[in-house]
Amino acid sequence: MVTETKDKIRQYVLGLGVDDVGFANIKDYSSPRSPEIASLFPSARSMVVMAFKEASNCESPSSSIAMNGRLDLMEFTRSCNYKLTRYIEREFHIPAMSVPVSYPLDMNAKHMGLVGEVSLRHAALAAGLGNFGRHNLIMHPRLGTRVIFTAVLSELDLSSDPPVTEDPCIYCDICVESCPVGALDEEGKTDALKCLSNSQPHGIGGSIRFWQKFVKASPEEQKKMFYSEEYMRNYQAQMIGFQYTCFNCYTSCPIGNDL
Ligand code: B12
Ligand code: SF4
Ligand code: SF4
Repeated sequence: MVTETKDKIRQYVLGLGVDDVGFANIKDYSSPRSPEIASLFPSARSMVVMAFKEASNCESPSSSIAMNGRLDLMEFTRSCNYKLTRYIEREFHIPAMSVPVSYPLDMNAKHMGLVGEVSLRHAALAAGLGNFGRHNLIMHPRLGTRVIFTAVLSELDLSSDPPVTEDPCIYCDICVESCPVGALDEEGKTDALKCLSNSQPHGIGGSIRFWQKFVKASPEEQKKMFYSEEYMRNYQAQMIGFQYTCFNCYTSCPIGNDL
């Protein structure tokens, strides 16, 4: 019965064009900082985790081409999340809830948007979709690092897929050396603030810096500031949502980059 249910879901998900799919029982999901799944969905028993290979856009020297590739992917993942959630509800007559790629995030004062409601790396780990590498990202055995995850929680009582036991990382440190701000220097920890300052320069930090300068500027300088590249980039980021200008640790890893 469990195998039949998993096969049905797997077939449905792969038919949507998703690269891989895994299953995790909630009991096997453990993330040091994210909330308990029961606080999000009290009766959830398992999660279906989907793995999406990122297109080669992320290698482009143009940050807008790179980020647009991510936005294409995020739009696709939203559609797959909704379709799978409704498929489970319709097919098995039980409630299901989707977990998106990242935003919106809980911006509570404790975590300031740095902790997801569900840690999708730990979800992928529990669903047998890969293992942590030196860059603190999950490496999928076939697809490598350039993989984005989403999940659908439900009341289906499914067992977890077997974990990936081999360590795909060869500890070459290419990812560590490719980080322009040393955010990966300490093993097992990403310095989130260093990463953010480099990978999202037009996010909340950029916006705060802009307005701090603006309130101290003369009316003439303020006029110039509105026509500056800095203002326009911040404005664009705020219209579209978080935007990454760095994919280095993600693209530099030489393992498993089959297309
Ligand atoms: C907030 C966030 C960020 C923040 C904070 C990162 C952080 N410290 O967790 C910032 C802005 C810095 C960030 C950066 C990036 N992110 Co981000 N991010 C998220 C988000 C939304 C939440 C992460 C979270 O909950 N963290 C809190 C917990 C999990 O962190 P933690 O307990 O402190 O665990 C850390 C360490 O302890 C260590 N760790 C934990 N357990 C273990 C076990 C072992 C064995 C090892 C070695 C390490 C290790 O890894 C964590 C890294 O700091 C997730 C989406 C999601 N909902 O999960 C995406 C997510 C993690 N990001 C992702 C990506 C791709 C990126 C970037 C490459 C940016 C980009 N261009 O896309 C960089 C990579 C930075 C890096 N090398 O770590 C992907 C990762 C995919 C993958 N293949 O693993 C995710 C899963 C999005 C997705 N849906 O796929 N991100
Ligand atoms: S995304 Fe860029 S800044 Fe952030 S850890 Fe990776 S290489 Fe460093
Ligand atoms: S670049 Fe090298 S050290 Fe970094 S995750 Fe990939 S294999 Fe591991």
